[in-house]
Amino acid sequence: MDAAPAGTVAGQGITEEELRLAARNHALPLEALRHPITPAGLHYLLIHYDIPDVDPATFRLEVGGAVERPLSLSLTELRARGRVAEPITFECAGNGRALLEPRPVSQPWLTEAVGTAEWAGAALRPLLDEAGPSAGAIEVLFTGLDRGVEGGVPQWYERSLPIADAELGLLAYEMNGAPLPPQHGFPLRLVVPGWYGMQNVKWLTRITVLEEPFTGFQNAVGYRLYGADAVPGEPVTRMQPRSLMVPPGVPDFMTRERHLEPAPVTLTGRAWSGHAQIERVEVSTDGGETFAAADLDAPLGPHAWRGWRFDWDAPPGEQVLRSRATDAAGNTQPLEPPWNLKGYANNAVERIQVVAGS
Ligand SMILES: Nc1nc2c(c(=O)[nH]1)N[C@H]1C(S)=C(S)[C@@H](COP(=O)(O)O)O[C@H]1N2
Ligand SMILES: [Mo]
Repeated sequence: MDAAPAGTVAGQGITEEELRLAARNHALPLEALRHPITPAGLHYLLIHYDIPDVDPATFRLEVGGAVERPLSLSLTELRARGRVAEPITFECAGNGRALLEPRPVSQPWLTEAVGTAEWAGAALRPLLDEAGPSAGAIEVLFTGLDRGVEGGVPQWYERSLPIADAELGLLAYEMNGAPLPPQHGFPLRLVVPGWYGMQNVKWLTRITVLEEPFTGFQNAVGYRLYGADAVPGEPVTRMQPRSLMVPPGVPDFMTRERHLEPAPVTLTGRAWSGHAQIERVEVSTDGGETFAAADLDAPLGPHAWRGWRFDWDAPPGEQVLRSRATDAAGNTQPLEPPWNLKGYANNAVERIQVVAGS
């Protein structure tokens, strides 16, 4: 094989730098897939720089740029604008990265950088309407209070979004009925249904309406699908479909291989897509040779994952279980990982190693 592209490694375990990132940014423990709404402390976490310490008493949200009437709002003023609450699932765009070969060197996620919280706050659309975007407005930029250096570029964490998508956003000040925890963006964050997590800017302090495409780091350099030639390609936007299973039985401490009885068991899990509702989940109990349809639970909401269940009579011995989601727009999960240089949007079908009996 040719040498691994710069920024990737082949056939090696993770580095100390990646371990440091992984220790800060935890995934969803897979058994927590049992909860339709992820308890706040079990929701996955991704923080590029440091968690800022924000004083809610002096905090303000500024809305400006190409608008007729710039706004400056305290948290109290924002809360007075009405509260909408919705269960919303989002997933880190780098989910699945550590399963690629060669492996992009970054936060080494396996499959479980996902969560569903009930996010509540002010709808963004009325606020934008009140500010009055100019006729030439095309994008909305969201800026956080956290600062760092990435790819050699000093920056505030900020991401821009086409105005039509921005209008679907929620300015959340609550997670699961309580104020946002510091690590999830206290006191205010953006949540955009359907998009990968990077768009959900935490510690949100400024909204800027733009008449030109934003060329800042997180849109132009980060969160792009690159080939091995290191040329930035398509932007990363909406979540590709994915299904995950609640691991059955009990784990081996080190390998996480699952141990269960050779007996009937109901496999359960959750599936989501940022493009359309989940229409089908199929389960394979023979390593992926054959798939059969699982039963779907009633939807939790238009922008939340969907539960599924599948009855299986576990035969004695070792098996590989897989689950595959398809959405109503016809998007389905690939069996093999789609590779790109930064390891985004790897929604390949999961593999769970189980052994029934001793
Ligand atoms: N200000 C700010 N917002 C941010 C980030 C960040 O580092 N800083 N990380 C983004 C990324 S990459 C993801 S996947 C989600 C994670 O949100 P969570 O930690 O609440 O799960 O937040 C996004 N919003
Ligand atoms: Mo992310």
